[in-house]
Amino acid sequence: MCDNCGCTLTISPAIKILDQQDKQALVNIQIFRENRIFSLNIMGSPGSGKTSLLEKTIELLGDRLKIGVIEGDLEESLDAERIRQKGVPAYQITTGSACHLDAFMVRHAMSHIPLSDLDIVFIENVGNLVCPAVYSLGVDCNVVVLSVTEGDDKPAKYPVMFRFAQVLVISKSDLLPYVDFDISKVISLARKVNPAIKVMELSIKNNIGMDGWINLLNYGVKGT
Ligand SMILES: Nc1nc2c(ncn2[C@@H]2O[C@H](COP(=O)(O)OP(=O)(O)OP(=O)(O)O)[C@@H](O)[C@H]2O)c(=O)[nH]1
Ligand SMILES: [Mg+2]
Repeated sequence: MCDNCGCTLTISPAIKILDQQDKQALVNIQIFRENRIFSLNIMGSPGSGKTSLLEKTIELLGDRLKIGVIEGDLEESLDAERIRQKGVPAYQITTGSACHLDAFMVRHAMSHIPLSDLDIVFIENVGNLVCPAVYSLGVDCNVVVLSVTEGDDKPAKYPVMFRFAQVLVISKSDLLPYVDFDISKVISLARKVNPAIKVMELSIKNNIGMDGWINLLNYGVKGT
């Protein structure tokens, strides 16, 4: 756990820091709105398939919508390079020891992508099922990506994330025949902590379920 997280701070300083973070998050959402951008914060464990989902989204939507990406990782710029190879502007935030992005980091990154030219901005958070859910970034939609290889008990064990997210993407559904993962159990556990959470099941590899995801993005873009 990093030393920037609420979990290692006493309650009062944590509240103070989150207060500043929340104010910055409000500024961020205002800037996104002024630029008529639909913004999403993509969270999930390391390797759950976040960058793969963005790559596939660019393939499917890149000729119709102008997409920008902010990538968050502890080290390296591998994910931003993957996105740039798809012809989309991407800015990499390297957090060092911090296991999440925060609103100030995102604000800084926003000045490195051409906001006035974009319809949609994805922020891929640091791979982590805990800390990112404590920090509002100032986006329209918080998404958690849970792959079927991670186990179907995760919404019960990590409820903060599933409460924070508006959308749950169950990824790598092509691997369902090989793992013990009960989709209806996951949905029911997720809805127990967040009755309104929208769930979609997809596979990047087999191109299954992408229609629902693309519809959600188109709907979000139209609403901005
Ligand atoms: N079988 C299968 N593998 C997938 C699918 N989506 C992603 N993967 C694989 O999962 C691995 C991790 O994918 P990434 O997209 O890099 O995962 P990530 O969440 O961005 O990882 P971090 O940025 O390190 O947290 C890669 O080997 C992908 O090829 C899928 O739909 N099916
Ligand atoms: Mg990634």
